[in-house]
Amino acid sequence: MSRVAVMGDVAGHLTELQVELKRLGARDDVLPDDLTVVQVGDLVHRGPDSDAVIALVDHYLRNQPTQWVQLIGNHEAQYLHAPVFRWPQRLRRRSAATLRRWVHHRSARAGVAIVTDSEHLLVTHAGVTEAFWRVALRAPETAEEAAAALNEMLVLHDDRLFRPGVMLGRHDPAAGPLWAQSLTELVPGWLAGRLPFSQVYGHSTVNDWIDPVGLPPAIAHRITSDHASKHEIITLDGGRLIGIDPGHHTNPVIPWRSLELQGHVV
Ligand SMILES: [Mn+2]
Repeated sequence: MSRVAVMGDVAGHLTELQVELKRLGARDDVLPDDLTVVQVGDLVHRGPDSDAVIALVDHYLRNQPTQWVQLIGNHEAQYLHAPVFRWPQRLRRRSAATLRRWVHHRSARAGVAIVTDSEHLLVTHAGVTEAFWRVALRAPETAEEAAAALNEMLVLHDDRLFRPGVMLGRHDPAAGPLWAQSLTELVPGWLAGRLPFSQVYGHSTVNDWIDPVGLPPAIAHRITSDHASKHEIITLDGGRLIGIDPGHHTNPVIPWRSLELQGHVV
């Protein structure tokens, strides 16, 4: 057992990343021995320092490779295949090459499982929808099996992994784990089914932390929201859906924190 910090979307905010790593115990760009960081992807875009964020994460992946797990988000995917959406910011070629090297060397992943005393959790960028789990993954019963299947898809450049959804204009109950929107695609499918394991994801939250909105009753009855951490926990039959995207835009959304668990990554 050790500390696992699951960190939400960084969105190009180098200072926020550095402040959070320091809070978790990092000193002089060295992680403490008892800490593993799992970052859920979307390191880049929106904020001012995307290239520097890539460089800092590359430092950790090179120097403490067993203590940093980097997942791919839809913004990183823009540099892994032909871009699928228009974005005003663009990484330097060197940073884009670094992203491709991470995938090629399998130091970036599509999913990872975390085991704690009380549950097994699957961590992905956007969450695995019930329809994607059932049809594309063939209904694995464990978080470990699901993570292995997703990582196989990343290595094989399987298009299903990158399947878009409502954020690119077309609602899809089987939107992939880089694109599923929590309010409309991820949570509704699991409300109607049974979670085989719990999940942690960034990318979106059902809460709008800046401009709060009313939630559908079925979600409102099951959600616990932590505004100080920008975490939300939706408790369902079979497990929990835990959203941790702080929702940074051009400016960071403060305060926010990583989700800290006692356990280990597998
Ligand atoms: Mn995203």
